[in-house]
Amino acid sequence: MRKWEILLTPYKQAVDELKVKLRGIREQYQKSSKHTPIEFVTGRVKPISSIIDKASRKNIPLDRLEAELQDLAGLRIVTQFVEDIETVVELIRSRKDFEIIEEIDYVSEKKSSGYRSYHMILNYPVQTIEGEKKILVELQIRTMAMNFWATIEHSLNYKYSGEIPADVKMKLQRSAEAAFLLDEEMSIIREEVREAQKIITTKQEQGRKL
Ligand code: 0O2
Repeated sequence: MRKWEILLTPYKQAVDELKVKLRGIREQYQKSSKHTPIEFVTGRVKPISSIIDKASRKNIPLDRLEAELQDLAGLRIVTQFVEDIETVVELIRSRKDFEIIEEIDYVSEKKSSGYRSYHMILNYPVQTIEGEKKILVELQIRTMAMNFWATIEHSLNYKYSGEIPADVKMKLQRSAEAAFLLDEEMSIIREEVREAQKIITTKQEQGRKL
């Protein structure tokens, strides 16, 4: 147990630091009264039981874990609109505090399960008592509709231990399509929604000044 804790401590630090940084972007947008492309940010270090499961599923020896499991540290940015994903990706690409080593676009090219999300693998430097350590971090960027679908599908995968029955799979495919259509519809009324959000923000600011 202690060995796991030692191994995962820098990963926890990377997740904590990146949560602060990414939430900082959201805060800056909010203060500037521009539409924020970030609705919320979450992060986690993969639980030990999931690490062991994934390693055995993929035949990864435990001494190759850090090099081969890219999502020991995971961050998720959830957006309102599909267009916000590109804005966030550009923001991430422009940063100097980490290196991007891979990008996988499951938004334009959904997975066979119906999963949609934009993944970026970062090489993030963490300062440890033994010096700098570069940590692989998986950043998932997705809309609220994509997140809703992925969360439900993830629970069902867990329930059926990865063997989702065919009829449930079909329902999931249909709901993935519905989530996609919801994103498309929201894009069409995006300007209307953004106007409404601006009015609400201005009202809240006026309220605070009173
Ligand atoms: P958890 O429990 O979220 O940590 P693969 O070889 O394709 O099976 P790989 O190489 O890890 O998997 O890369 P991939 O496909 O980019 O998946 C990384 C993570 O993306 C997954 O981590 C999930 O979080 C998410 N993801 C990918 N595909 C799906 C999907 O079909 N449904 C859902 N709900 N999430 C998905 P883990 O370790 O699988 O799971």
